[in-house]
Amino acid sequence: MTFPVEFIRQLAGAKRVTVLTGAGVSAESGVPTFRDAQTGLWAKFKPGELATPQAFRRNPRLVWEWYDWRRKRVAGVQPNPAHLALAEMERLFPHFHLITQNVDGLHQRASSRNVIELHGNLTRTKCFDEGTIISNWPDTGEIPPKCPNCGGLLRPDVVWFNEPMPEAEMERAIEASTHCDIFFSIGTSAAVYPAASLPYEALRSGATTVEINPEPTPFTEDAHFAFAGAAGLVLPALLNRIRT
Ligand code: BV8
Repeated sequence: MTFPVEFIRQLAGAKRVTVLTGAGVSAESGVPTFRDAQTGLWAKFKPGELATPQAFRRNPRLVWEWYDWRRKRVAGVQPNPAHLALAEMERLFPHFHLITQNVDGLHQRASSRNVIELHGNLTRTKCFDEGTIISNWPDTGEIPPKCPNCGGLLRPDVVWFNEPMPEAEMERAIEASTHCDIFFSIGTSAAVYPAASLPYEALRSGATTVEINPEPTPFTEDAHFAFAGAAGLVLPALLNRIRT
């Protein structure tokens, strides 16, 4: 794979690099992308119909089981070359921020240290009523399990549609997107807000913007550089190029 000389020159001279990832980065680990996560029992639902507080209130068992299925799926896979390349990139640049929409925790398992999780993490569980993280609960066989403190329902610690974004993470993400030399948008359909506004914030702040995605997205036309390919192929090739 070849990269434009101008892109390599800018990357080699960059001090501050910010990356936004979406479900496409985990695709090569065998984790279905968000919009492909509807298989089997859940094939008849759209993610927006399951990943909402309303869906959980309406059918807590169905939503809990969908996340339990995804949790088990994620536990059984490994980070792929895209995750590993991003963990290496963190060590190459003086100021590197990794912002992810993904809830699978694979960036951390690939040893990325400074990960901003915009949409939470499905390996963490919290009380629907209190919002507190619950690590252990008695196995009463109830689905969803009940909060040991207040008896409320337990739920995954993710941000559902129509739920507010985590303030601290959002602030860090905006700061990292508006104060960087190069901004990468990798493996995201750039369709979910406010995460999808970050590439445009970076562009407006004067960063060089780069997209890596086998398919075009609403951001492709605006990116300074767009590489139509799988993250697990493009990122390792890019690292090989800048290492030499
Ligand atoms: C909020 C956690 C307000 C749960 C998720 C402005 C305009 C329009 C709409 C809105 C707006 N502001 C708010 C909204 C509403 C809504 C929204 O954006 N709706 C969309 C659908 C129109 N946003 C919200 O509700 C947000 N909250 O704004 O709060 C508020 C304020 C106060 C009080 C109350 C409310 C919350 C959004 C968070 C939703 N939670 N996830 C879970 O995961 O179960 S979002 C979900 O979508 C995942 O996090 C996922 O990551 C994310 C985005 O999807 P992608 O990651 O991009 O994945 P996708 O499958 O779409 O695409 C994969 C891409 O990878 C594709 O492009 C594909 O080509 C590519 N790919 C495939 N293989 C590869 C690859 N790329 C590289 N390599 C490969 N090998």
